[in-house]
Amino acid sequence: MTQDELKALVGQAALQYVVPGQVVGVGTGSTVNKFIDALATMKDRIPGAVSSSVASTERLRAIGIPVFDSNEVERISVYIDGADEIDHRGFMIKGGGAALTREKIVAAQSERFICIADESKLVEALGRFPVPVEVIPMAAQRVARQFAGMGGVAKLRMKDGQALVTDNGQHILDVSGLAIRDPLAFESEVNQWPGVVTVGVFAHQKAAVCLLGTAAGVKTLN
Ligand code: ABF
Repeated sequence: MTQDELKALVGQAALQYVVPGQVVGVGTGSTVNKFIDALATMKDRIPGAVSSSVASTERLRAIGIPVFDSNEVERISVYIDGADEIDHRGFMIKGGGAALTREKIVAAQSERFICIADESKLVEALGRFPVPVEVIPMAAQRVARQFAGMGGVAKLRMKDGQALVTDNGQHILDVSGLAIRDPLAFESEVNQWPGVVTVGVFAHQKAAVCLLGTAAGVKTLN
């Protein structure tokens, strides 16, 4: 099976976690796009969605699913999103698609996080994928120096020759070379640095279930 087919497989499998009659949280990325395509078949059974990015919002609306502002919705029963890395405990690195801040907000508002990914995303320990960190632009270089003090190398994410600007008007640092032995402690520490908006380690908002697309079918990790 191709990687694209594995993504379609888990996107389809995630439908079983959507609760009819309730708003669903929808993440971002190519795997989530497959989930959105599958969700079209259930659109008459849910009131709508809360989305973590402009891109997903547009895709949901294009297939006729209403998208609510997160402030309009008190409780989201389930949030479906992808990951850049996930370990066996459900801890993840996210933010390769630059939507990490909104992803963390929707995850925090949701009772259960269901991660959908192809098997290439499963790792023993987090950190091979550079950790995305959304920062307020004036803090970028100072935060980069703080990471250097931990042995990390932070690179400002660029797009079309300029610093990438997120949906929230901020910048992204991609930090490689980190050994993340304790994801909970790492997330808590970096969150406190002035100028950090969101760190792309999702340990406090970890996945309750991971649907992993493998050549042998969908594996469920929980
Ligand atoms: C989002 O999309 C992320 O947080 C992660 O960066 C990315 C995964 O994308 P894909 O499914 O395209 O690999 O969920």
